[in-house]
Amino acid sequence: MSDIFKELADAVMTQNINGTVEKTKEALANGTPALDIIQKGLSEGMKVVGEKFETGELFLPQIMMSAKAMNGAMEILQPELAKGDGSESAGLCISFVQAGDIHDIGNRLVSTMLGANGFTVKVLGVDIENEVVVEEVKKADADKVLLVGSALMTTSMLGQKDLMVMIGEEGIRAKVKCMFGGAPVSQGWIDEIGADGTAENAAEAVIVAKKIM
Ligand code: HCB
Repeated sequence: MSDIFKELADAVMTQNINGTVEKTKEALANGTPALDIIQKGLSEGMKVVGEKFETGELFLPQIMMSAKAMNGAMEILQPELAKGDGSESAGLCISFVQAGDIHDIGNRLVSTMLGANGFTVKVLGVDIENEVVVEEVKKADADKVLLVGSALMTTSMLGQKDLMVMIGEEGIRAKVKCMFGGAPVSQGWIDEIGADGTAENAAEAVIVAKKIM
């Protein structure tokens, strides 16, 4: 890992809120692409935070501080990421985090990247019930809609399976493409529930979205 990416990761890992923002500004000023700052720096730090939380080396207040640090950096990076190429709309996305789940850092990042790459993105937010998603699909003024659902917990991920069932029962499967992601989501899970795709990160999400739409 290059020095600046290591420093960004360390700043998130050590819950250094001001330091994360400063390092992010420094990296941008040096011409580091915003997406690299996130994927090679900040997200790597967040991965370690998650591992340390699992092993009991870090506790919830510390994760909250790391998330605050990451969000501070994202405030600066979002406008950079959102700079699109002005091309024609690639389609409508409805983006949301599954019910019971408030982890929104990754979902916001994916939504921003899709917006920057020509998609029209309606962001529903966190803790969204499947009924709300289905209503939004029905209301949407589009022949086809891409659902961009995130779940960061094994519990909330189960809601994705219920959503696929509900979409079938409501007779709207032909209108929607379903791309789900988040740490516990695997291709095996996507195949099992009959969704259309997943992605490891925001850059891959754009590629997958364009492929399946
Ligand atoms: Co949270 N948490 N957390 N957490 N948290 C996780 C998710 C655990 C895995 C940590 C662990 O145990 N190792 C764990 C879940 C375990 C499980 O179910 N397997 C966990 C837990 C247990 C909890 C609480 C229950 C803790 C508690 O209260 N005891 C609680 C749950 C609250 C709730 O949701 N009801 C909780 C709370 C928190 C916060 C509030 C402190 C904070 C969230 C702040 C926020 O989001 N506003 C938090 C955080 C930050 C994490 C970790 C450390 C990082 C998540 C993150 O932001 N990653 C996480 C550990 C981990 O994920 N390994 C931990 C960085 C982003 C950029 O990555 O994976 O979200 P991402 O998104 C990627 C990728 O997945 C993909 O692209 C994104 C961008 O590159 N992607 C998609 C995402 N969505 C996509 C959709 C698509 O269609 C396509 C691609």
